Amino acid sequence: MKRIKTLSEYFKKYELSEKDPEKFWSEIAYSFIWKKKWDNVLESDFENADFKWFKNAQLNITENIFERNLSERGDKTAIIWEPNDPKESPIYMSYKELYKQTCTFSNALKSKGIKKGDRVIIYMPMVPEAAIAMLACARVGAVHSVVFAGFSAASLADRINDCEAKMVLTSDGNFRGNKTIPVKDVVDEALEKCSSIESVIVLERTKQNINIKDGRDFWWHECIEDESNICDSEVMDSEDLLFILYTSGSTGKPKGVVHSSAGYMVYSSYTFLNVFQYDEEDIYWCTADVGWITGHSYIVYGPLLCGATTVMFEGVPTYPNVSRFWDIVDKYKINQFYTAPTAIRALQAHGLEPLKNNSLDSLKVIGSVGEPINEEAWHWYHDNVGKGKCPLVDTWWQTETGGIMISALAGITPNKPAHASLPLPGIMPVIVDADGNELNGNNVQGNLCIKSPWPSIIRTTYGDHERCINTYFSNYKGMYFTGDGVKRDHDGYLRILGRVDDVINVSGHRMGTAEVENAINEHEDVIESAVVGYPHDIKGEGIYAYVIVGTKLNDDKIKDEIINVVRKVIGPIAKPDKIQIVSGLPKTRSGKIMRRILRKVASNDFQNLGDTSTLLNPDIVTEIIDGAII
Ligand code: 7RM
Repeated sequence: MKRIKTLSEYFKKYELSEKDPEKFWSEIAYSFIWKKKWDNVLESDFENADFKWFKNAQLNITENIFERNLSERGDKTAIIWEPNDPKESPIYMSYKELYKQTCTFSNALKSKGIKKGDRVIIYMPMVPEAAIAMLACARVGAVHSVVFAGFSAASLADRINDCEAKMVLTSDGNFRGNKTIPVKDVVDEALEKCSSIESVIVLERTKQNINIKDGRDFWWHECIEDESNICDSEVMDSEDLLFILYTSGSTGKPKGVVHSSAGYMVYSSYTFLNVFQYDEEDIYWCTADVGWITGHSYIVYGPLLCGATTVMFEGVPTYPNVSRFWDIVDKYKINQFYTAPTAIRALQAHGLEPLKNNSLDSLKVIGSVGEPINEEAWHWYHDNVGKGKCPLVDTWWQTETGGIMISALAGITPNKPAHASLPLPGIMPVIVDADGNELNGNNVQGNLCIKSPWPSIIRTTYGDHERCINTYFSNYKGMYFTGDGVKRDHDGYLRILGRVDDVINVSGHRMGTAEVENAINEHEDVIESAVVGYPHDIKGEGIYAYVIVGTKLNDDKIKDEIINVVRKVIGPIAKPDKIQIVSGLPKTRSGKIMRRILRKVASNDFQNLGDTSTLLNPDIVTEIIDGAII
């Protein structure tokens, strides 16, 4: 695959992708190994959310990571693993070694009865085995669903049940900073509510005490003991499922976003190479967790498909101290560094002291993902981490898009603070108003839609295709609706403004307000609740909950209990930052909560509450303002 090297080349490719997308994408696809070539590059039907890329071709994505790279890069380091504790030894794993371990574990999966199409849950720490687990699933044609290991037993059980998974891959425990998390205990608790799981494979990591259920639970190291390190890859159709990844939306439980084999392979690798401008000898580090889409596309698949060296970090930015990220950058001479605004803002709060013993000279490109990056954080990152000399790529994309959609190409597209900037070749963003009219030209603002399909567009929401159509393809006819607001400035550069629906983004993690409300409502004393986001200096958005309770408990006690319920139902990442106990919620005559008012109050914006005359209970507004938590 050739990468774009100049701005004029970018514009040329963009034009080609607009005029003749099939030619554009097939030229890229030719650089992969196909067991059988496609009949058709694209068949697309927006109305039914039916997209077929590289129709009837056959492939295996792991063949394109291994067999395709091994002759040239067999001894090249594929993964550098940096443990939570900097005193523990890192691991440098070559492509050859990763290949052998993947094949060995693929055989272990098969021995436990895993076949093409079976769903396998991965609930693991950030260790090389997590990547091996994903790749082994892909090698044997099983569909992986990685669940972030910070989710609660109840959330894990929901995901297992939704996709009727047959197996869980996990560890005894996780090291995170100075904490040890009892992951296997969480799995045990989840499995009390799941009937589809036949076996659990447990990686030994922390060596803490765990229960092993005979006949169900097996140790990873024992499973691979007698397996061969040769395993032919399963033949996959282009549209066969590669993975399911659950993500939150504005209604109901998280949806299982489905990505398929060929399109995802082409798009994740193409965008990796072009956005980060990866060079053969570079060391690349993305700080995400493999439990999120960023970890899938830009720690594992994108980089490994391109034969890159990708760093995997087990720990947290603040352990053993707040210089950890910068120590790692210097230790491995990282060339491309990709992280989230929330991490930047958290580190920014510690000032420049933690950076003073680090040179950061190796950095060529710095990147941002997950939420809008405010100008202050942008400049801090650009000036103090990038030393003013590294292009900063602000990459906008979603779980549903599979790969980066709007971003500068590092060193090619001129940088503009807080602007994701321009769409990648093949991506046709449009700005629409509430009525679905396209807003053309510059200096316009509205909802962000994409009007033609790209190879890694969401294929379905697992088990419920109607939900996929309704969520993404029915608001605006013939387009994919992103849920984000966007502005095209006077230069034609795009600035993402954040969600326009009831999704909040807390530290780069997507959360449905309804999902948090449902969790709060599980407390037996809670009568009703309403959750909104509010601006938070570090997290981007914080969670503000208004709760009506029928209890004799004092406020502090009930608030603690509510927080604990949310921890149990979703996980610590969904804990409300502020809880206000109220006697009622502002409702319209039709019974709808007027969230606009709640959002304003949560943001300390008590003026301009707008028209409250249609409220059933206008007096409640005064009570809510008086009790607001500032
Ligand atoms: C990759 C990822 C998706 C939502 C998306 C946006 C927000 C992500 C940016 C951004 C502004 C960015 N997937 N978002 N990247 N907003 N600028 N560069 O985060 O599915 O977890 O979240 O995140 O609101 O819709 S995600």
